Amino acid sequence: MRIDLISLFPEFVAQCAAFGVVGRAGERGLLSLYGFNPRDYAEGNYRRVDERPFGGGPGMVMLIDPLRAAIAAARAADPTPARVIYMSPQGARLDQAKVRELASHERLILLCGRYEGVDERLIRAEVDEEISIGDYVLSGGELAAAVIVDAVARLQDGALGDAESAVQDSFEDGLLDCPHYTRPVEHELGSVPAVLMSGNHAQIAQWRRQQSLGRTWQRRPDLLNEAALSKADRKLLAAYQAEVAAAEAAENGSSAATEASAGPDSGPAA
Ligand code: 9WO
Repeated sequence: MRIDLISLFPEFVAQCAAFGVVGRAGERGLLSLYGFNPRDYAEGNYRRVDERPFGGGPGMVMLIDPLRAAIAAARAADPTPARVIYMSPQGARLDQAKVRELASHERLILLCGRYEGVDERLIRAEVDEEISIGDYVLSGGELAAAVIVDAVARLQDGALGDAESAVQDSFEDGLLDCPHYTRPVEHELGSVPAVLMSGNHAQIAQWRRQQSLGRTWQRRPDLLNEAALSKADRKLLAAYQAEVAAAEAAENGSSAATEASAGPDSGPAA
């Protein structure tokens, strides 16, 4: 996959992609990043890329022509057709389903704005899609572009080792991840749930599924409405919910918190 960055600070995104799984994807040739700086395509001694907004108001707007020339240069650098994406808070919210869709493209051009934004005519003429990574304003689109580069890079075939398989990821089935533990078994901060030490792989898988369901129910009930739950899932979740309700009742009834808690250390049995 090829990703072109249209940015006044293209090295910024490249640096974000230099490490770990994403860096390795680059080394393995699974992902190539190229930067095109609109300043290099700006005219005049000052190489202006921004101007004051018509209609007044604070801040500056990015000029059409340097951006258009940078996008044209990116397109011309490779015959592969590219989807042009503008990183903006006005875009559709990024989620893992969208990441999977983007990762399936052979080529993306990510347009990163600065200042108060980009002339609307450039967006209308050149941009296929606007994407937001969340409801907050950054100082530019670069961090959002880095998020997309990271999320799609790790989905490229061969980017993850077997141990990191994306199939097991949080969100790949629309649920939050289960809790994780490593050594030591006994620690000042608590012990590892016994089921994980049992060697019973079916039971471990069931416990993890139940934790995923329970945590999604507690933290992100909006996701639970979208997830396709099997009959077995519903039973696991009902048991988790019953355990939470019992723990709450015990807490309300007696001041001593001796009853089982719903925390990850003593999660409900199946
Ligand atoms: C700046 C600003 C200043 C005063 C009032 C309103 C304002 N809006 C903005 C603004 O949106 N600036 C953007 C900065 C212009 C486009 C690039 N910038 C950006 C992209 N900030 N945040 C993003 C972004 C992109 C994707 N997902 C979340 C945020």
